[in-house]
Amino acid sequence: LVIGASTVIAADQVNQSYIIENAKTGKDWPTHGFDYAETRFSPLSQISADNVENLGLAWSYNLGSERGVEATPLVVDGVMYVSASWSIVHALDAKTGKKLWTYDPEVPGEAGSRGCCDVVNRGVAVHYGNVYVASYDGRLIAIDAKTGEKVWETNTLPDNGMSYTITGAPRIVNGNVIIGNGGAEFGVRGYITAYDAKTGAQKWRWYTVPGNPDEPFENEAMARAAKTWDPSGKYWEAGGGGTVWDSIVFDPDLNLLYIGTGNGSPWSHKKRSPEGGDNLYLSSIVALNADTGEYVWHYQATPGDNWDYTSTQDMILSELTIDGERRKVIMQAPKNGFFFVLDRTNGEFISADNYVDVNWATGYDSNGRPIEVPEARSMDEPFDIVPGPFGGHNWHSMSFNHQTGLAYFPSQHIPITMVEDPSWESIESNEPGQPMSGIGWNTAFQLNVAPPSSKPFGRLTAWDPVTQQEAWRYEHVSPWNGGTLTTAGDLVFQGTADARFMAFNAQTGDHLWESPMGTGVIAAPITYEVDGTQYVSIAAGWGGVFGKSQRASDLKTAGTVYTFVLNGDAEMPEFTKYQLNSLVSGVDYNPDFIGEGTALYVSNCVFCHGVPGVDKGGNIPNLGYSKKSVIENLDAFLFHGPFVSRGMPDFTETLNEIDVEKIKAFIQGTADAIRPKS
Ligand code: PQQ
Repeated sequence: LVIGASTVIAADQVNQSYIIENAKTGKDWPTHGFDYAETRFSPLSQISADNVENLGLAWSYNLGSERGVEATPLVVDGVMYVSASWSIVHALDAKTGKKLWTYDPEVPGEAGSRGCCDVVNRGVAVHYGNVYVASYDGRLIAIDAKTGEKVWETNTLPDNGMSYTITGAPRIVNGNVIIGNGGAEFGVRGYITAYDAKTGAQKWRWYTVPGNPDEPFENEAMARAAKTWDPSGKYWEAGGGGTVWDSIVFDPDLNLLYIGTGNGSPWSHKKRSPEGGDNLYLSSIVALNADTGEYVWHYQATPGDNWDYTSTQDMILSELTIDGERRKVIMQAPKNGFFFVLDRTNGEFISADNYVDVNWATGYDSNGRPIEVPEARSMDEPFDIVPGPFGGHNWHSMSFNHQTGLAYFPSQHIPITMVEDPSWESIESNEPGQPMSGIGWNTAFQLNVAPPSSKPFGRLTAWDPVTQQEAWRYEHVSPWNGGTLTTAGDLVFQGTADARFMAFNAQTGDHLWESPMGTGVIAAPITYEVDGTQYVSIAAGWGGVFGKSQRASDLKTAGTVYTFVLNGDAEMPEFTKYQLNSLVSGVDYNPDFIGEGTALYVSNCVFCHGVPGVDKGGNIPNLGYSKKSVIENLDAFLFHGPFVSRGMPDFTETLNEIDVEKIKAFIQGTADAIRPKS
C-alpha cells in the first residue's frame, strides 16, 4: 500500500498496515491517539515554530451541542469524523468543514443521569469502511462511513438496570472493536469487550475485578485477584469498580492490548475491603493478549485505591534509552500525581516521580510500590487530599514528541477534603449528606465537610520521562484545560479552560500563538493534510465532570470544530456570552430547614449545579442565580420535570414535597448569606 498525495485512501481501506504507514507521513489522523502508540505526535511540519504566528481560521463547524465536547476528531482521506455530546457523530469535508452526514444514536435523555461526568464522547474509530461510536447508554454502533447509515448495533451492557455508561473512544485491534465503559461511582463491575468489527459479534470479555467468590471465577486472573479483596466487604454487591472508561492502547509487534483501569467502588477502601488488600486490578495498567483477551501482566499504580485514583489516563508507547539500555516502554500520568515508566514487554516498573505536589505518598520504592502517608489512608479526620479525586491529570490527552523527548499534558489541582462516612453501610445507603447518593453515587466518603486549604491550579506540563523531571511548564488561569498535540514543526498545541487555543515551542515552552475560542476547551487538537496543505483542528465545547458546574470563561458558544491553516482568513463564528443573573432573592423559606436542606442538596444537586451563588455555573446552571420563579416552583423541575429529556434525573421516587422545601431553604438561605451587604 502506497501512501502519497496521489493515493486515495477511503475509509474502507483503513486497516492495520494503513495506520502503521500513516504514522510515517501524518497525512491522516486515523485513530484516537494518531498512531497505535497513541503518541499524538504528527510528523507534519509545514506549520512550525517559525511560522505558527500566521495561523488563521480555515473553517468552523457548529456541532449544535450545549454539553461537553471531548472528542479527538479522526481524519481519513479528506473526511473528518467527530463526535459531540450525546454521542452524536458528524462527518465533514476536512478541507471546507461542509457537513457530509450526521448520525444521532438517540441516547434517551434519562440515560444522562446514569453517568458521573457529563454526557460526553471522546471520539470514534474508523475501519473497513465503518465509523464506530460507543453511545452513552452503552451501545456500540457501526455506521457506514460514506452514507452515515447504521450497519450494526450491539448492546455492550450485561445488565441495563445498572449505571453503566460509555464515554470512551473505541479502538480497532486485529479486526475487533475494543470498548470498555464507565460507572464505578455507582457500583458496577468494570470490564472490557472485543467485538468483530464486521459483524458486531462478541469475541471476548475480560472483567477487571472479581465477582462474587461463591461463584466460579471467569479465569485464573480473577481467582488471583480475589485473594487481594476481603469478602466481608461484599465488594461484589457494590461492583468493585475498575471501569475501563478511557485508555486502551495496542502494540501490534507484541500483540498486547494495554488497558487502564479505574477506581474502586465504593471509593473507601475500608468499606470495600475492610481487612485491607490491594484490590486487583483497580487503578492498574493491565496487558492482555490482543486476540483472546487473556491476562498477561499488570502493574497497579495505586494499591487499595482510596481516593478515586483512576489509572484510566491515556498511555503512550515509545522506546527510551534508560541507563544506557534501549527499553520498550509504556508511559502514563494517572490521577494519583506520579508519572510512570514501565517496561511494556513484561510490566516491570522502571520509574515513577511526582509531576505535581502530592500528599498521599512520598514516592515509590524500587519494586514500584508507593510509600504511603498514613493519614491519607485513614481519613478518620477530613483530609485535604492532593491530588484530589479530579486527579493531577485527568482524561485530557497527553502527547509525546520523540524529537524533544518530552511528554506534554495538562496537570492540575482541584481542592477537595475527604473523610470516611460513618453512616455508609452498603450500596443501598442513601443518607442525606452522602455526596450524590440520591442520584446513585456510592463513595462512602463525605466531601468538603471541612474546607480545603490547598490551592487550585492548571498548567501545561512538559515532562522528561527519562530523567523524570519537568522540562518546562506554562501556568494557565484555571484547572481543566484541554489535551495536547505535538508536531515535527517543534510545536505543542492546547486549548484552555478560559477559551483560548494556544501554540507553544515544544523545546522551550515559549508561547508562540493563540486564537480565541467560543467556549472553554477540554478536547485535544489534531493535525492532518489535504491536497498538500496542513491543517490544525480542535473540537471545542466546555464540560466534563468539572465543567458541568464550574467555568473559567464568560463564553458559552455551542460546541464547534475550529480548523486552522497558515494565512487562513475565515471569520470566527459569533460567540455567545454567558450571562449570570443576579443572586436569587425573595423566595419564602423556613430557616429551620437550611441544615437538612444542605444535606439533601449535597446528596442530589451539588455535583451538577455547584454551590449556589458560590460557583458560577458550568454547562449546567448554578441554582443560586436562578430566577425567583424557578426556585419557587422547584417541584415542577424535580418531579417529571422538563429537563429529564436533557439528562436531569427525575426525583419523583427519591424526594418528597418537604424535601423540596428544605432544598429551597438551602438555596435561598445560601444566596441571602453571601449577598454583599449594601
Ligand atoms: N469522566 C470525566 C470527564 O469526562 O470529564 C472525568 C471523569 C470521568 C473522572 O474523573 C472519573 O473518575 C470518571 N470515572 C468513571 C468511572 O469511574 O467509571 C467514568 C468516567 C467517564 O466515563 O467519563 C469518569
